[in-house]
Amino acid sequence: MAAGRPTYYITTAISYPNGAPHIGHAYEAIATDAIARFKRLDGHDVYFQTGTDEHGLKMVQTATRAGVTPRELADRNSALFQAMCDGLSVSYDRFFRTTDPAHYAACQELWRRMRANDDIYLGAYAGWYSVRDEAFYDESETTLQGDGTRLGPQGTPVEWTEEQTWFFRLSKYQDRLLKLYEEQPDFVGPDSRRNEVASFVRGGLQDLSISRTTLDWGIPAPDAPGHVMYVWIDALANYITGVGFPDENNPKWRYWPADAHIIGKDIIRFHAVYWPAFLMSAGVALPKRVFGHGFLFNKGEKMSKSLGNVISPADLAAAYGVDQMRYFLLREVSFGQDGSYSHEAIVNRINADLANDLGNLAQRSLSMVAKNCDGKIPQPGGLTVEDAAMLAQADALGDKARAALDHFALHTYLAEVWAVVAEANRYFAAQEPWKLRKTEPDRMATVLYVTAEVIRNVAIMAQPVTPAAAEKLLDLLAVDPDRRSFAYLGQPGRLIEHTHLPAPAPVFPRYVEPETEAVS
Ligand code: ME8
Repeated sequence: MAAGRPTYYITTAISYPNGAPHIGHAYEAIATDAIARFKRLDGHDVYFQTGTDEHGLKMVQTATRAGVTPRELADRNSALFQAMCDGLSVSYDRFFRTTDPAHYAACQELWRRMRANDDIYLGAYAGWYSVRDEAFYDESETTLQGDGTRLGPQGTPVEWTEEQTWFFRLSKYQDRLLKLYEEQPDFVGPDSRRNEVASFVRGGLQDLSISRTTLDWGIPAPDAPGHVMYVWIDALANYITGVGFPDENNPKWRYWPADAHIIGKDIIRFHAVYWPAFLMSAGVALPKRVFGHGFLFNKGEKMSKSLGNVISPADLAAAYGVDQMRYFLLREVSFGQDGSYSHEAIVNRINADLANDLGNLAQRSLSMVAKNCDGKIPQPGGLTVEDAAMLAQADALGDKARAALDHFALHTYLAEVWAVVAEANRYFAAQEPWKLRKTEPDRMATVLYVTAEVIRNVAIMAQPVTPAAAEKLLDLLAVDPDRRSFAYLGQPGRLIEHTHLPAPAPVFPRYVEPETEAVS
């Protein structure tokens, strides 16, 4: 707790900087950012960490092919990931790089603690390894192809590896892990992922090879000359190093245990099986939740360089706008499921939900205020049943959105907000304030007040997803920057009549096809 506020520590996975970031990376960063912003606005002391995972064989192989050192490759691409976050309004508190020297010491301490607990021993590894996944697989998880090659469960090639390596006694943790999933059913989400993880663990756990001697691009294992740590030990440990591990007096240590690790479905096993086992072994508290989101596809196809459909997040943002792209991804895809994007779908969301439903309503109602109410927040009179019902719906948004966010249903939270926008449009159309100007000016003032008040609530709730546009909307309503958190939803933050408003300006422009071919 800081100043009485509950802490909330949230992380993305840390990406391999073996190439430039793609839209899947952007999706994870945006979704996690929306949750972080939501929690900040909801009164939490939030710490949000993202970053890059820079060691391992995959980095070495890519660097060799590119004729650079792994460090050069990491430096070059890590900067692109950070720039992607900055360009997409991702409000991280720390951008973590696993090549940070402090991380070496922290990982070595984690290793020592696991070894002190008798969980690390020297042995010989012989088995299948996927460099692309940086993962060891049991032969039963691999499939032999017609051409004699073998693929792992994620469809990536595996190769036979034999080495003397250090092992972690993962098998020892089978029962404790199963107990964890049972006692804390929301430790792994969504439910389908929990079932998948639990059945994997129930099937029996093999001890895990956790060092390599065939590469030196990694963190040296303590008291084990010639061995560097398996990249996943070092990668997962970023979550604790980032908040000060092993220094429990570090002021940031108050954020541990993490409230949520947001990751993709392909790396659930590492986060929901290996990571809690390492922490149990080292005597460190476990994160509260691991949530595996789905994969994003371009028109339903997997993105790949050979298909030529890899679109950079920067291109997408440049074509449609940052807030628009954020809204689209979080509204269109059920968080936890796979999703698809296409030019048509993005344009449809931008023009229907943003430009038409919210943008037009704000523009029309605020223009009427500017013209007919002297550019000031109008004074409402007595409320009709319709007015009260409209306000009640807007006032209920906070609780509905919180309920959705509790299980990371970002799409449901947005659907709730936009249901109120739709209702506000119906209300505005039914009340016909433009007809009341001459006949019943007081009634017009009330309708415009109610509409403006609904827009204020909607704009507050939209801040996590469309931060720049929501800020503009709140500026247009002259809402004090200190009164934009969820504490001011509903009654506590009601617009104050006679407040002078700036001249109305459009917030969400319509998407118009450019002359040249659009990104699709
Ligand atoms: O897995 N759609 O890094 P990474 C949605 N370094 N999400 C996607 C995606 C797609 N098409 N492709 C990838 C790693 N992701 C490790 C993580 S964490 C301690 C170490 C997600 O660069 C993926 O699921 O391959 C993961 O959560 C993140 O992007 C980084 O993937």
